[in-house]
Amino acid sequence: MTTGDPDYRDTGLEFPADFLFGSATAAYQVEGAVREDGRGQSIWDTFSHTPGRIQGGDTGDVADDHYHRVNHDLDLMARMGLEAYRFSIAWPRIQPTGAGKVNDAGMGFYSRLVDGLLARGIRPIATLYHWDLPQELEDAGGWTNRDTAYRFAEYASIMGDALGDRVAAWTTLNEPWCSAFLGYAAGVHAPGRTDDVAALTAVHHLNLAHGLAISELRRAASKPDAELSVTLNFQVLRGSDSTSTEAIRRIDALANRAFTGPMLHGAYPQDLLEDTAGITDWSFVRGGDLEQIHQPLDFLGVNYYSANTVRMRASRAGASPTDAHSPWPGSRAVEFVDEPGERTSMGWTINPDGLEDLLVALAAEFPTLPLLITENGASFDDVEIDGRIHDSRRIDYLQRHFTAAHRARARGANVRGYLVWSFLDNFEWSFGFSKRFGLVHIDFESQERTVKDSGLWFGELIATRQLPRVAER
Ligand code: IFM
Repeated sequence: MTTGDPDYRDTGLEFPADFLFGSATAAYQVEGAVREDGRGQSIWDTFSHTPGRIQGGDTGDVADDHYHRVNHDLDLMARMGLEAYRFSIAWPRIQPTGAGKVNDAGMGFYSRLVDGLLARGIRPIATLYHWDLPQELEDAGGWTNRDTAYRFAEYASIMGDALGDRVAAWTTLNEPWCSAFLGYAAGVHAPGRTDDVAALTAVHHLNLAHGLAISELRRAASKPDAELSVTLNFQVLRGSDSTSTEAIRRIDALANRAFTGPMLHGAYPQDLLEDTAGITDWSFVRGGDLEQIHQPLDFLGVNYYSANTVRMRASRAGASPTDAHSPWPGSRAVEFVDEPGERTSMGWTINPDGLEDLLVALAAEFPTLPLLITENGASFDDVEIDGRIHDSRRIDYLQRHFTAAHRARARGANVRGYLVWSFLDNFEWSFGFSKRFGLVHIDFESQERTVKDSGLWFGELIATRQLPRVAER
């Protein structure tokens, strides 16, 4: 018997034996060791060392020191009962300049990581690109340069050849929206550029890189049941007035359909091309590109944290000056409305209904494509008492989002698993270490690891396959 709480705190929910429970991190956010074993420089090294870019002047130089503590971290994963671990590979550890010869020491690290996971019965899920582009490639134009897509294909082929016999699942890109629009339009992520043409060009080259990489991985990955995918961070959009339909359409085009269009339908949405016609004619899309991008996938990686309410500004011409470098080229007349209600420490509202709606909508649009939640989680200021990390708000957030996933499954969405972001507290990009998403607390001075109450809660969920209890509010 289950109860259906309007606030998504259902009790008694069970997950089937084949539902995959895991957690995720990304290379630059946890590894540290940025100058070791031949690793080249990435755009995030450059960006984080540029004064004023990162809160508190933090960098990923040391981060969680995971590079050196990997065995300890693997043991922790096993103790928590994780069934899958999604990590990303730092491209500059493999090809320090983004092209040519493989750096064996860097490859060795990921090979040992994969072996360590397999030895503990944990499925390795590898992301090829979680934003750490080799700096040399950025110096040659980064994602605005078509050649970067071909360099990425070469790197994908190298990784497929090296780890394809052991990696269970691959995702090509993590959140290409962030790479293109936060990196090249808003300038708040590396490489910190504010150029709308560059951002839209980057969208296409990231899409092309994805398609080329899928072809390479299909050829190289020798594990017969290895699954290939991409991870997208979908915007779930709500309306507030009569202008919202237009606002939702515009943001949906830039955030979601700019990627699902070419990757999963084989075409850019016409309205996206029209909304951005004042910026570019999209002539960087060449004959044959869309066929190359439109590759069959084995599942779709879904990242979800929050929903947003949008409407058109009263004066369409008048995007405020602070929005001049927003990540929405061509659609800056859309306003994101501040909704009242509970928020995480990122300032993001808590909307488990958005996850249910998203999963059901994706299942309707792509009925044959399984879904994997590749990231969901929350940043809160943890409370430490007597050495225990009491993070009841994170447990509550997760309880409600697992409920949402369960409800989506009950409505027919083929949601195959759920990876909590993040396994460890880590370097949260422009927020540095000020935001904590981990199931495991990191003392950034001593590097001591402490499993939080949420980590214990998650372990119980995995062991029993049943949502443990409604968290205390
Ligand atoms: O930390 C990030 C991650 O790198 C990408 N997805 C969102 C997370 C939280 O902001």
